[in-house]
Amino acid sequence: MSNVRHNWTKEEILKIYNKPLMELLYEAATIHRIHHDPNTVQVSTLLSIKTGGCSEDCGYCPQAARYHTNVEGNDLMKVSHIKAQALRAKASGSSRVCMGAAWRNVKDGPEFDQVLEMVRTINKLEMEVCCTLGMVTENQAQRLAEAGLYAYNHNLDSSEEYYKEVISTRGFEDRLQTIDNVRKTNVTVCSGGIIGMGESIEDRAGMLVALSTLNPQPESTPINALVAVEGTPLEDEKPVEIWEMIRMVATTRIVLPETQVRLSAGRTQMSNEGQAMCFFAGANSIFAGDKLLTTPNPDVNEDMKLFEKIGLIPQKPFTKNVQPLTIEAKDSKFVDLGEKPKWTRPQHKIQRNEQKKIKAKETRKQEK
Ligand code: SAM
Ligand code: DTB
Ligand code: SF4
Repeated sequence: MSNVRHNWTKEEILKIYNKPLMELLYEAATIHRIHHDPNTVQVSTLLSIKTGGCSEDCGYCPQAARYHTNVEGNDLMKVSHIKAQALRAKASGSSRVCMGAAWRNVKDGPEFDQVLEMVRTINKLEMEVCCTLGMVTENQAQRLAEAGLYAYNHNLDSSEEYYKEVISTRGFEDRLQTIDNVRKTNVTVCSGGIIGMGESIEDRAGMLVALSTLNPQPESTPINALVAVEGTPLEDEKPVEIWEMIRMVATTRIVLPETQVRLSAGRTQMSNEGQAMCFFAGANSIFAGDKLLTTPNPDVNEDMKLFEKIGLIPQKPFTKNVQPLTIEAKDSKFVDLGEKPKWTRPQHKIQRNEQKKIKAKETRKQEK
């Protein structure tokens, strides 16, 4: 019988998060062993298929057009380029390719068709294909499923309350709606969040309540430590301590026992020993490759050396779910239902961002 619970409360989760570390680790590692092979870690490679110039105001994101970061934007990549990168990722031990686009939401048209072709192409390479393209309608999720998509990543990012302190151009409910749209298809759900954005521990617990009460729970959950990028509103946030990451991973493992918990952004700041503790606490997935989307990530050779040293083995593709079928565009029975998505645009003022705007204006004035 499955012991997955969908009724976790914030108080219960806080109690777990704050346990003496040795007890927390023991409990998380015990649960990890019941549901997963503790020596196997799933390895994903991120590919930024469309970088920068994004319309949104996500306070953590170097790809938002409104923040002055050093990100060089580019148009949607060619399918042949992505295929070459995917083959390289496979050769280096990755079982999954995750393609990210700096979009608010997917729009039907030639660019989406090009992404669908990328999905078909990579699925044929016998690799798990994941996309993170912003908000999607049920129809769009269905088209991705037909192309052979294995997973769709759409993070809750934080608690519903703290989310409002970070993003004003779309709502938490849009996130839940997108996850729901993906859930109606055979595509697995990948959803997690970021710690280190100035949120409280209550917010971290709140995010885990939101993730654990999804039914079914996500098949994978990335836990990102904020990469504080110069020019973004969150540039001054202090780095997440390794102890916080270990506690967050362990708590996630306990409340999402069957989920693959991914040690995501922020690994360049972590020692090998710190990462090993996260694996012991229940992390069983990483992003590999020297770049995440726009920021650095540990070198894949270093990761593989660590795996060897501590006896970890990269997970084979399609270990947890079967490979989806790819239906060619010409054979698709897809019917456009003419969905008109009603995504929100709350547009409330975020104090931190307002202060940053004033500061940036003053700096520009002084520079003139
Ligand atoms: N544009 C799409 C969206 O927002 O859904 C997909 C790409 S977006 C970059 C995917 C996720 O990356 C975000 O939801 C966030 O969790 C994570 N992310 C972005 N910038 C980050 C940063 N500086 N540090 C940690 N995680 C970050
Ligand atoms: C996720 O949770 N983390 C990844 C992936 N999903 C798309 C992205 C991390 C991005 C870190 C900042 C950057 O490199 O731009
Ligand atoms: Fe755009 Fe996604 Fe970055 Fe938000 S997180 S600014 S939607 S690329």
